Amino acid sequence: MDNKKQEQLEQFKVDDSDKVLTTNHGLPLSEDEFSLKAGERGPTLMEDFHFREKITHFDHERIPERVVHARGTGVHGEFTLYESMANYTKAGFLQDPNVKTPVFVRFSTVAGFRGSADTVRDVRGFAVKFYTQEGNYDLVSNNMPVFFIQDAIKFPDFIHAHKPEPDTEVPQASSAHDTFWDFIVNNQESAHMVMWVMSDRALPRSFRMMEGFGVHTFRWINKEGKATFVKFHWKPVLGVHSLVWDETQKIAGKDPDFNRKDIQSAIDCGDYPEFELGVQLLPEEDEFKFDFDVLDPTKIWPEEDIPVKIIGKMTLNKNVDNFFAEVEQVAFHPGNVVPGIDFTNDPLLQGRLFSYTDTQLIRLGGPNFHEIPINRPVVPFHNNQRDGYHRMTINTSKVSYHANSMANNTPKTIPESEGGYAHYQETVHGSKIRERSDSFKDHFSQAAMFYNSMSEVEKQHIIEAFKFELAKVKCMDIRQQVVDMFGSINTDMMTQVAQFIGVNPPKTQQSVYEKVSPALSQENTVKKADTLKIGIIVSNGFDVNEYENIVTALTTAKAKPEIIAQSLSPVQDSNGNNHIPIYTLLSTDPVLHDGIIVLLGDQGCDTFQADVKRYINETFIHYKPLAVSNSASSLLNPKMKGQTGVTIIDNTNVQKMIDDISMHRHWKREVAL
Ligand code: HDE
Repeated sequence: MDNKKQEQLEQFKVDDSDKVLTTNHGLPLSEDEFSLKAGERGPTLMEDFHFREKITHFDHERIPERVVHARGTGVHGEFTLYESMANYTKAGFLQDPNVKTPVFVRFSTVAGFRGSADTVRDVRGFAVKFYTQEGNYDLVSNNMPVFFIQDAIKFPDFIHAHKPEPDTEVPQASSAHDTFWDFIVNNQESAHMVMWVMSDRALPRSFRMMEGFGVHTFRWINKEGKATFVKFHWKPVLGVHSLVWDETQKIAGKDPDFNRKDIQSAIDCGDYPEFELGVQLLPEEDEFKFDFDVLDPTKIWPEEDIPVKIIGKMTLNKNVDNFFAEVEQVAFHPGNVVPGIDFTNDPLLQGRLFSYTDTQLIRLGGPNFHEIPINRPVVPFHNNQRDGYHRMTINTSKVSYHANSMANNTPKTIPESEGGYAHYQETVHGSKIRERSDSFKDHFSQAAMFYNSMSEVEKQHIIEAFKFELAKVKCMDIRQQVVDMFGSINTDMMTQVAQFIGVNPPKTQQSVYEKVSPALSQENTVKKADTLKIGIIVSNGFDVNEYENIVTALTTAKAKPEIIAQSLSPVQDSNGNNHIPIYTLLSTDPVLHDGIIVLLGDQGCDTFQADVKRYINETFIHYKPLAVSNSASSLLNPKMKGQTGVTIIDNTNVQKMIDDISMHRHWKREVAL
């Protein structure tokens, strides 16, 4: 194994199968079904240490969930560099393309509780821990490049407003309620981020198909001490793809673990998710050349102005062995940096540097969480910190202080030139004030740019999202304030929303910011059929030649054909051979597939036909590719024929069907069913 983190984790793994049952103290047990009682029908005895140990451990099994990002899943992988970044940073893991750095990544939603559904409208967390030879480096990112607030002191307020309301504890994992929108209208710096959250970016098809952004401006420092501002991007090799809102709500009921299962099963099948690491680099001397403040976390650096340089690739190739030990106990912290990476004065980043360790002290029960296997660096650590709950290391030296002569003043610091971390010596001066720079006060221009950059369909989705969210807000005054606030970003957008939610059109003037950043639109993303789940509905007697052609074409395009039938009993093809279905029409659902193909032999009973029609209709209304054999074409609604992404299969058009699948969605369907 050439993965240092996996080697380290191996030492902690325990396989309990085929072993004798013991207490936690190693005592073999003869009985685990009955507690020790005084007589067959008598009371349980205090001396039953096994009973007490077992129940006590169970009683203490739960730890607090994360106060935000509680719902998530994690996977292992590795990162390799394409070219040395030595010109910009001395970070060890960014020097040599031959070095593989182990990583652990946790993807999450933000607002929902630990057991909430995966597909809610929300930001997604994308936290990466690099286990480097200089210690752990955490790039704790989101799938959106900006944030709701500009100063960490407002984070508790924002999260209180976003989470379920305190009197009723509803709604779960949703921003469609009064307190969220009340916060937004009273904190207008949130405008840009809200545009992202109302967009399709908040509904990722898969954790494998979303971008990641470090959000803040960080600093890279090279060996000569020269600093460069840097923003981090993760670009998914499969492109950026989303579900549609109606689908996400249905999936939340049909399969609340949808995104979690998606990445776990991709890794199980060897379809390792890949993300390229990109950086936007800005020389410090260019800090003031833009019409926004480069340290403002509610602003992006448009990719067309400051290109994203792709510098390496992360491959996620291993699922966890134990969810609690690895995913629940992993502790990220934006302050885990390595030499060559430093912070800037972004006040949101500065606040985060305090919060993460603090929250882990309560969540993981004390100061020694760095000793939990998933959090340990792959390099040794030595210092004079001692004791505390759950200390595992046995430090053998008499000396636990600095400076000392008894241990030759070790552990010792080393100079920066030899790899010791030294903070970048930025010159700072000013009075102590609680204020915000004027350069942070333009809240609407980039929000408008985001909307300007969307395709017509993406714009429509944003409008629909506002309608949905605000129709759930009970207070009319807040609805009106939202319409007025976002009317300043785009009057037309909010006029449509206002009419729908029964308030007046926006009072305010539309912003005149006309800039467009094409990189923001998902229409311009990579589109391919790789790993898309295509359900093939079959019944007895289906045409085996047609089926084989289609399956070959799908697998060549790296899509995943999955047979669906009325039951799990074998289905006979036209040659009399048996095929074992993976799903029944009941055990899966059209919203759980990226496209549906119907190849019928036997036309089946009325219920079967009604079910197949439901699959066809749902696939159609969600703009997904749909193909039917001639034998099944009578189940197609006549309005669907000739619509984009709909194929009636014959010998000549299997490739067209594959091209349709590669497109993911066919927005140009103009008919409503
Ligand atoms: Fe976090 N955030 N955050 N956050 N955040 C946490 O730390 C916080 C912010 C992000 O999978 C907490 O260990 C403050 C931005 C991710 O374990 C907590 C502020 C970005 C995760 C915390 C922010 C993030 C967290 C809760 C405002 C994108 C999940 C549990 C200044 C760049 C990490 C924990 C995981 C988690 C604080 C804003 C990303 C409370 C105070 C901006 C991906 O410490």
